[in-house]
Amino acid sequence: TDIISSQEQTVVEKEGYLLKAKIADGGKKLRKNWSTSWIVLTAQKIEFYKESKQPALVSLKPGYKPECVDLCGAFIEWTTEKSSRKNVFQITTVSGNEFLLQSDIDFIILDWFHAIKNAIDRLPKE
Ligand code: I3P
Repeated sequence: TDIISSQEQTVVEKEGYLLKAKIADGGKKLRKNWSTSWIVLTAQKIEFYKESKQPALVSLKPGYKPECVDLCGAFIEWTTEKSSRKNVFQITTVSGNEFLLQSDIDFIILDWFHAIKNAIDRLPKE
């Protein structure tokens, strides 16, 4: 029932740096490797970039694809078991990709959690 306009799909709702670790790909466990990532949230997806300048440059680089997370049917939850770090939440996609996101700064990670949760809740479940 919820139809998201093409304009809405490209509007950046939130962006900024967080620590990111991808821990599963298509259900297959990966070795955890934390790295700083520039995170761009739109209505239906999250994109991970290495640097904040990249979104503007992407159109100039036909070969470059940021890692993209489809939020349709995705699941978000806080976790204290998957990391020794504080302020960690996990996003699990329908395709079985799992990402941990973290910030030491409480309000930053809380803002991100709620922004992503709101996006997921607005989307159809599949
Ligand atoms: C991992 C690395 C991660 C750590 C992880 C280690 O070692 O130290 O930072 O996760 O712990 O296995 P390596 O670099 O040798 O792969 P956290 O920082 O999130 O605790 P884990 O195995 O308990 O996930």
